[in-house]
Amino acid sequence: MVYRYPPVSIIGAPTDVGAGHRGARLGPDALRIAGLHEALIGHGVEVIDRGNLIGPHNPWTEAVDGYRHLGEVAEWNRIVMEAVLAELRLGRMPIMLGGDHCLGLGSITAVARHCRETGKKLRVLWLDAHADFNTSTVTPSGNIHGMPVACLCGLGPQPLTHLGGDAPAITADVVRQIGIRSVDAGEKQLIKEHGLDVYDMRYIDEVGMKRVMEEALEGLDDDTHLHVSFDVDFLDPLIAPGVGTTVPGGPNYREAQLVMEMIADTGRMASLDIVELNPVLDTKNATGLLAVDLVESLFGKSTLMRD
Ligand code: 5AB
Ligand code: MN
Ligand code: MN
Ligand code: MN
Repeated sequence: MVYRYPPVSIIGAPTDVGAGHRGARLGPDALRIAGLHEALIGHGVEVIDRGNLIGPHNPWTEAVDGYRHLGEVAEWNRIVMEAVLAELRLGRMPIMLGGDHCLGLGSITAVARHCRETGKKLRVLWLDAHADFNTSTVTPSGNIHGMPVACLCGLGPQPLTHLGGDAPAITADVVRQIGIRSVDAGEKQLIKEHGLDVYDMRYIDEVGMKRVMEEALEGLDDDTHLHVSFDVDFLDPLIAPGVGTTVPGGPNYREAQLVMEMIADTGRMASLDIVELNPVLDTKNATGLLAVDLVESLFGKSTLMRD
């Protein structure tokens, strides 16, 4: 059998320590039950499911100094970083199943480190309703799933910013955020200061998803490692109710498919996070099934028509 894609390793990270609702810890198994493994195999991908990582329990306590569960979040991210880095060093494509989006910190810290080791350029596509650029002083919730992009860019507490050794793990110029429609006031200010590239829903409405994706993917070449961080709340809640932080007015089914198809066309995706799926809030795993459907498009489901 000739494989068309790099070999994939599925890594489950069953935690919701960074979130404001409990339930994202069940995300990895809901994605498995929705048929993720089989779907990838069906698209000619060699897949190993590494199972679920083990980390601290969710203590479900109040924020301290602007952070909820900082110690647990740091520990989970350390575990995720090691696991993702190990797969990259084996030449495999890690698919990290969250879990809440605080885990993007560990995953992308590993990817950035790997890019430094191999001399690759990094591009991060952050598909989300939220910018996740809060800090302890501006956060309205203390939930660290609202902070990973800021931490990656060096804004945050030492245990999170220095996960990979040096800080910052990345600079804001490697990130393209798509689908954004909920940004907190202080967060907005920080985004401006750091020059984060945000393709918000207003811009998507105005110019259309095709142009947005052309712009977000511009400049990728053979030396680029493309990381996709897919927060399921990116999708419109009418089609994806199974998330803790729904925001109306997100991409519809066709727009979301186009995003994934255009990523697939680049052939550059080398790592992926699927995060924030909360099966407790879902309807018969519909959101899990939709996420798997979209992942199939990331692996070329719809390019058939164009071959
Ligand atoms: B997600 C909010 N900005 O910081 C905050 O789902 C929501 O990973 C964060 O994008 C949502 O609490 C975090 C209000
Ligand atoms: Mn997010
Ligand atoms: Mn979000
Ligand atoms: Mn969320």
